[in-house]
Amino acid sequence: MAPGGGVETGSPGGNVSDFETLMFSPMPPLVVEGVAACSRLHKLWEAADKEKTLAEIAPRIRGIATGGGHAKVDGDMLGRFPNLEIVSSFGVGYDHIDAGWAGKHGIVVTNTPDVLNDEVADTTFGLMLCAVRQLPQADRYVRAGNWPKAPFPLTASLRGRTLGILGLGRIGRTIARRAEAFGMKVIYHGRRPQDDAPYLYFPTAAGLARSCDILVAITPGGPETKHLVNADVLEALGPNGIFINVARGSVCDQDALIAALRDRKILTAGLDVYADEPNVPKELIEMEHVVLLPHVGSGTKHTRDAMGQLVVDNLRSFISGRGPLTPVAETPWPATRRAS
Ligand code: NAP
Ligand code: 8YV
Repeated sequence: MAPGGGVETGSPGGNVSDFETLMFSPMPPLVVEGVAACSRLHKLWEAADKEKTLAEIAPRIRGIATGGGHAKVDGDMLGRFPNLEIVSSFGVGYDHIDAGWAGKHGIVVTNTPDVLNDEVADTTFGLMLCAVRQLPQADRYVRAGNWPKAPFPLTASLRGRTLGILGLGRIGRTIARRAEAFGMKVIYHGRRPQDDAPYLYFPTAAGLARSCDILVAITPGGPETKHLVNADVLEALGPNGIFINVARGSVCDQDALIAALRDRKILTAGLDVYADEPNVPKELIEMEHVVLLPHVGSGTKHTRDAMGQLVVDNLRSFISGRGPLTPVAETPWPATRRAS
């Protein structure tokens, strides 16, 4: 136990400094060990009385390592740590953290960009192929012993299809390159056209949906992109259209999506993310023609290790005075120090 009853750890043989870091819930072992090796780590989940422990250690906490469960890290939470300097988050998306609040209070937030681009793009293509070619359904068909009775019905195809990418960022561009290799035409929407992108730009999500066959959402989550894919966009995608969501559940109006699938306003969907994870609505589960994944876009050992290492490296670099490696846009480095 740490002085005052908190749960204290620290790598026995490591360089445990006087920089104190908090972890709310268990993170991958590589992260726990790495953070404990470069700082004095408090594992909140091991505390008998979490509130009491938090109150005791809060003034000493200078770093937070978080992510994995998307528990909200809002201004109220961050405000409990008067000497907080850095939040190192696991995952490229950080919509669960109020980075704007952090920036205004001189706290740097880091995420794990780029190391997962290929993995998420691979998953997107797997999901897209599954949804278009109905591969999980075909697998179920064989297992149910239906093949000897009749051939599996013909499906839609990727041939001659246009891929609409909603969010042509690091992952969006990686998806686009794979689509080119598949012989697909690529078009995109974002808040602005990108001069160096060799794809046609559409100024609205509905315009993009109207001009593509398969719409892939891969924007950040959060209030700015909330329900970017709504009933109008799904209507524009049309009855042969396929929607793939690998962004965040909040990017799509889930009720509108369920209605569009039910009423066959679109052909099908492949989803990796949902409005209230890990809860998936019964309506979606009961729909035979949709493909549902449990948020596994980056879910391989290789890529999760790379993400975890970046969480540790950001903290280690910051603690040693070299600054964060991958600060998010809202908390550029060097940060504006605390005004109050
Ligand atoms: P990124 O490089 O920042 O790209 C995000 C793209 O979204 C940018 O091209 C941006 O273009 C566009 N965008 C941002 N706000 C927008 C808005 N309001 N309307 C339309 N477009 C908007 O991020 P990334 O590294 O590619 O990651 C993207 C997201 O993927 C993450 O934030 C996360 O939510 C999700 N993700 C999911 C998984 C998974 O497991 N399913 C894994 C990794 C990431 P403009 O700036 O031009 O608008
Ligand atoms: C992670 C993700 O699985 O990076 C992201 O934004 O959605 C996934 O790669 C998730 O963040 C970890 O909880």
